[in-house]
Amino acid sequence: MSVVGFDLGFQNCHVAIARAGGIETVANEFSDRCTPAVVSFGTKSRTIGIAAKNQLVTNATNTVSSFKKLHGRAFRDPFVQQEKNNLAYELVQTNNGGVGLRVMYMDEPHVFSVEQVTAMLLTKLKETAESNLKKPVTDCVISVPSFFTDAERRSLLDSAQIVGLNCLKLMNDMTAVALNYGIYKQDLPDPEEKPKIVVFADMGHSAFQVSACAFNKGKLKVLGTAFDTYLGGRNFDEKLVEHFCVEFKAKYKLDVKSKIRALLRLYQECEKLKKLMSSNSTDLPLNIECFMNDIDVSGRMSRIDAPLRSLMEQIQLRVDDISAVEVIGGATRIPAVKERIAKFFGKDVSTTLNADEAVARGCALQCAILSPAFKVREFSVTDVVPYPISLKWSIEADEAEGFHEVFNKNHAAPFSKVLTFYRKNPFQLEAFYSDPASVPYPEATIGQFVIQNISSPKDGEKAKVKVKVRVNTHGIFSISTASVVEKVEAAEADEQDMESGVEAKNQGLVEAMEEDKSVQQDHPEAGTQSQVQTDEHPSPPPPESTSEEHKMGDTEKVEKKSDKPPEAKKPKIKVTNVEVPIEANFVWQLRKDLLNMYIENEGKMILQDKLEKERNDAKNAVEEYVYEYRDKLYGSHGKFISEENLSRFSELLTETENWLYEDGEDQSREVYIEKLEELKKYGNPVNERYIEAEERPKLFKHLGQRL
Ligand code: ATP
Ligand code: K
Ligand code: MG
Repeated sequence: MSVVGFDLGFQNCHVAIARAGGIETVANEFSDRCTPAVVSFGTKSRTIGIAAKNQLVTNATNTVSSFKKLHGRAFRDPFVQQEKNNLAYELVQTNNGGVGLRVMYMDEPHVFSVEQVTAMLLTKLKETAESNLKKPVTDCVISVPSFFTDAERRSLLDSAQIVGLNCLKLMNDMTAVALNYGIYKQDLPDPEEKPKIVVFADMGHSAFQVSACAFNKGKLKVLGTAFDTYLGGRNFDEKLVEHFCVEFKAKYKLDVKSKIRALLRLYQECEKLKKLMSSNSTDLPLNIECFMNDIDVSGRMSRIDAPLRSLMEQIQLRVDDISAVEVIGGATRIPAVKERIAKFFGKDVSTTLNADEAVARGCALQCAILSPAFKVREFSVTDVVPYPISLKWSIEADEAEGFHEVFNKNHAAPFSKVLTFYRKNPFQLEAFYSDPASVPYPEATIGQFVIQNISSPKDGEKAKVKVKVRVNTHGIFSISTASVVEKVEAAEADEQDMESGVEAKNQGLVEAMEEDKSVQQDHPEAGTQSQVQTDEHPSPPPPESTSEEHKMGDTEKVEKKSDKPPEAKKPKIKVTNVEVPIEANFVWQLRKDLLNMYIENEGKMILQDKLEKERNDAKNAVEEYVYEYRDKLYGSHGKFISEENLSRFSELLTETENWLYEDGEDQSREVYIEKLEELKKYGNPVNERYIEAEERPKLFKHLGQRL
């Protein structure tokens, strides 16, 4: 199995792999470890990454970037509508109401869903990993912003599925960074000691994320997260662009915004300028110096404080309790950003982690931890639920309306809980974000779940139904199982009493699982009560899930618990759990048939890219041969060819060169291969004679030595 971590950035992606020597970030085909999140569509093939970025201006309408935050959203979503105005390519509504990117590809208009486009990017990243590992890649861990909602996460998982990646975990950016920070630290406090608290801050191109983590030997626990989903490097670019648009209009009567190419160029130049400014360069144009003190930019800077304040409120600690503030992400290279964060905490920020690669490395580490093939130092990671999640349920005649917060903000994750209902009929549960104002997504509903096949066990009686709710390893909420508890023999009085007592208090709802030991909840063997059932993952199911749970488990605790003889105290009760089907309906979900079509189409496009590459390679081979032999004929090889052949060969070379720019410009691979063979009919004999002549003296020398 492969051990790979992908940092899927808004602007920049990185790939890290595990090898015997440890974790390393690997380079793409341009020997660059950074792959831009750009896909460009051409008349013959796609280009992805660096080659695509080079097309941003020249092939503007068919080159897509800035699409990460379109995942899991309806086209009508206000955020999508706002983004739409800033993109050079066209966004349209897909048949299922989602976001489509409309481009010309292979000389025809195409609409690709955002899942497909991210899948294309993943194809490139996967290839980068494969060419470095020299083997196929399937298992991986992919980063997501910690503020991504379920819909966005599910949509991203679909992208992974399209390219046949088995994403073992969607890992929150900040948690990946924390793992990459903590696992190498030798001086962490012992488990029973006061933890070391570190704040991580990441300003990328599109967002600002912060988190606070508690570290002890062998483990980290996320305490809280906060973010500004609209504060990143691109906001500074935008401010610069606006500034120059105004200036150009006043000075040269130029309306840059009306010319998309000019505007895109200006964006690129402004980004360069921004980087120049943060390198403390002294030869900045004067108007830029002034600009940095401009009220607009300082307005941006002041927005840094809000997430930091929110974080400190959540974790209820004083800034003095923070041991270190680690910054990563490209935009934290802006000195004013670092200064602002430092000022808030009253201490210098640290940059011990690689600002660009920390996320990918953390993901690869997590993948290595999950992989049975890799031996990694024991390190447990407990993440948090970013938004409170509640359930409400359809009511039966005699009951009050049901509503319950199942996961509060910053609840440990992954985590499972079992809820008990007493019902005569199938019923519906609806999951939703109970503090929608804190969620950067327009829809509070997560999904509806109908618990099916429920009926009265006896006249007038209610069935006891256990429903297992879970925030899984990807940070996605689901109802993983539901089952009817059937007691075959007369139940013992004590158990019945206990349950009915709780039932009265909670209006039909019993929370049967402890809340403070996520690790045990997730472990299939951990429980001793009948309520604890084996764990199941929602789709797509990571095949290694059992070992994942095991790996993440706190073995010591598990063993202790299993010491107790499970059902020994109640020998007369025979309880069986009969699983019942659940019909789930999520706010955002790609239909299976669509997903399958995407898988098939991505396969076709990969093949098309490959064929086009081979065709181009064949063409280049002809061109190179022409140049090589033109040189050789007038140099080293000249004396190994008859005069007659020399003039014929030279003529052929010139003809071929001209042909390459005319009729031969756009031919099939076979034609180029044939052309090359034609040239080789002349070239090969010359070359053979040349090599023979070169080798002869060496051979004599060699023979001479032996004689
Ligand atoms: P996100 O985390 O929002 O998904 P990302 O991971 O792609 O985005 P990064 O690669 O961390 O983002 O950062 C990219 C941003 O950092 C860009 O806005 C880029 O211009 C900016 N940046 C990179 N280097 C510098 C620098 N030296 N000075 C100023 N800004 C920089
Ligand atoms: K990145
Ligand atoms: Mg990032």
